[in-house]
Amino acid sequence: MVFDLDLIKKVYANMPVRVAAARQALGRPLTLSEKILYSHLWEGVTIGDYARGKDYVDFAPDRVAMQDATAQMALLQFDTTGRKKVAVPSTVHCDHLIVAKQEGKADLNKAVTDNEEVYNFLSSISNKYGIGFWKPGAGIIHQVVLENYAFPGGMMIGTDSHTVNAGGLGMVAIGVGGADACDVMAGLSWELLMPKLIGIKLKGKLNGWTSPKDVILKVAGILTVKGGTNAIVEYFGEGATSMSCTGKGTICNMGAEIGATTSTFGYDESMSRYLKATGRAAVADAADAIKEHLTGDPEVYANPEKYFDRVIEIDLSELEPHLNGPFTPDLATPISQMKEAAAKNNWPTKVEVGLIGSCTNSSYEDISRAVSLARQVAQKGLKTKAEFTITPGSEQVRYTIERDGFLDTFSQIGATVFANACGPCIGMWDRMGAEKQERNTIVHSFNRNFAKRADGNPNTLAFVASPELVTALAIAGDLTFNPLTDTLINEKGEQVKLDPPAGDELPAKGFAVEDAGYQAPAADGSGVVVDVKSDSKRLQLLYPFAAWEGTDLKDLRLLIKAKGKCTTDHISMAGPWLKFRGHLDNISNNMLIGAVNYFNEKTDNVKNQLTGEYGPVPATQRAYKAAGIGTMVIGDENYGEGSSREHAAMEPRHLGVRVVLVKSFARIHETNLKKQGMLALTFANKEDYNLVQEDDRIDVIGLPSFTPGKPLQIVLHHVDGTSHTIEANHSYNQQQIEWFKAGGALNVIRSQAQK
Ligand code: MIC
Ligand code: SF4
Repeated sequence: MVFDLDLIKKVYANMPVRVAAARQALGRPLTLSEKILYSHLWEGVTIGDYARGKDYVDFAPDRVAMQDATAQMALLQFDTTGRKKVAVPSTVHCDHLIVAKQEGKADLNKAVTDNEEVYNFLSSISNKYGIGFWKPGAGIIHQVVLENYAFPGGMMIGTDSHTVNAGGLGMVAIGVGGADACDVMAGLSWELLMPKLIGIKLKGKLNGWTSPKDVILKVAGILTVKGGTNAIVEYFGEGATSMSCTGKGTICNMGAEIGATTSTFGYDESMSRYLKATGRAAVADAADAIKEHLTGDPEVYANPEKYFDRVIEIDLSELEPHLNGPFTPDLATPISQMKEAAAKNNWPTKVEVGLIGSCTNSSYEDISRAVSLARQVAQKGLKTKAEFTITPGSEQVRYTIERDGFLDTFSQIGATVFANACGPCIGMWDRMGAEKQERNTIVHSFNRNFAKRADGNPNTLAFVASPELVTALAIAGDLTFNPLTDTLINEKGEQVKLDPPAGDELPAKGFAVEDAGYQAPAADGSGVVVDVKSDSKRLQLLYPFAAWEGTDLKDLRLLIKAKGKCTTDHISMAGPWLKFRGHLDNISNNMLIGAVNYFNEKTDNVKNQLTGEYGPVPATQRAYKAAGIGTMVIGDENYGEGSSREHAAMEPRHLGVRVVLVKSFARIHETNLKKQGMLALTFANKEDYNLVQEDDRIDVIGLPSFTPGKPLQIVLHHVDGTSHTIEANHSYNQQQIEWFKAGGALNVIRSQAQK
């Protein structure tokens, strides 16, 4: 089935004219990213040479995707906009709420019972507003989108940071908070800071043990977790075209880990093959007809330095398999250096569990290459040393790999196949013994490896690698095993070497599936009733946040000065907390519980300035709220890195935090804070972070004349009677200042709807 073919044809019909107009306006050849951006400008926005990294521009994305853990908040917000139907094709995917414990079927059944209220809510609200609904078990949002909805040259947004996965099919696909999705579904434009452009030229060809995952692991090592902020990464070169479409998806997927706005690849044969294999020959034909517009201009790729803000070159023929981690996805170690790195850092080298799959790496190609290693276990008389698990990305992939005997082979090495869902990748892993908090090592083919993320144990060291390398390391049970050079001792005491992985890009017999898990919305959903019980623990209707009081903010207290890495996992933990994603007050009990307090190096332990006592962050903040006192959060670099979850912005908003002042922000989180009516500020002088003391009372000055580009003043009144006045920058444009004044973007939309 091809979804929304008319929409795709419409985009393609407009594209040549718009691309030509942009080329003329800019007076130069265009990158693919520019072609897609300029052909998706909001109606009435002039095609002009927008300053990258400076100008906000309004766009018209073609579609919206949401996953269950973020869709609840996005749709609770949409429900208050008074719209009858979504303005652009939109989908909901139930993938985040399934706990991996026993195996796929049993875990899925349990999830369906445990989450009945939430699934019913999502299914009925989707039905009401014309949204396609993918049931639990259908698969992970980004795989389902790649298989069904992504199309070359398209632009989409999704309420998940790994929406960027669709760049593998030549889209500009961007992760956003629910409030952004709500705007687009309500028929409004979507604003984005015109991204900078990073070009990555891939030379040579992947071979042997190296896979697309290693490209992005290497890139993460070069660019670090913030190097892609406010930039689109565009890949090109012979190495790009020689790689599979799903491999490109993997690379784009993990672009989220370098903070990139998105990543993309030009349309090529691999994409055409993938579209055809997934039942979308009509899309491939339509793309072929305008293919020169679906890739960068040849002049750009011939002289990339002239057109990109930064160019990186990677020779795939020489690229080594990498392992990134622990605790951060940009700590990249080539496998040949792992022995040394592990010894130096005292990382436990025994691999306890190898986990493959997830939205990053569960294509047919990935699984077929991993299975080629699993087969060698029996062939070479080996025994798998570590536990091994698989989370397929979609029911279509699961069904096909079962049909082709892959799951059988995996079960012979003792593997557990979990449900087609996020599972261990997002802490929905009921791992036996995790509560003992033992120091241990796992390797996985996911994308993130922040502390506690997979199993809640802060002492689990997680390393990210390709599915092939994960499988080899699980067989060896050893983090330092280099399959390119090392041998293993088999059950007979012989030394054996693993042959390099080999697999098929696409299934020779084609994909198959019995029930993909899709539920189409009612043609007319106006009669559908969406029920949210007032005593529900999992769902809560939203109330409008209060508007700004019109004055400077005086006498705020410091809630926490967070030290070091503070990702959205630290601000609003997932795992066991995912069940409260539709209930703002309940989920607020996890606010900042993972952040390290600068003053005592502890997590979830801050000083309550009213009593002088130390206590958990959420309870302390609730005490300030009860006393009617506003607070401030201080943060370090790349604050809010990681996910798109707007709960990390809504919880502080709900509990009465007024300002988040940090050294630098991750893009999605900064926008989420603005959307919810918070003040998101950065230190003009990063050293000023050191001036903030635990008992400070803080003023924010300059709000009555809050203007784009004009810094605000922060006065830190210290307990000894001295004070410091420092400057805080902000990146609010006029529209965003209106959100702040109104108490949140939703209040602005609502007031417009009432006019
Ligand atoms: C993640 O990978 O962290 C998540 C869970 O998919 C998040 C979304 C969420 O928190 O619901 C993301 O990446 O945006
Ligand atoms: Fe799910 Fe993990 Fe992918 Fe996020 S990164 S969508 S949690 S599989």
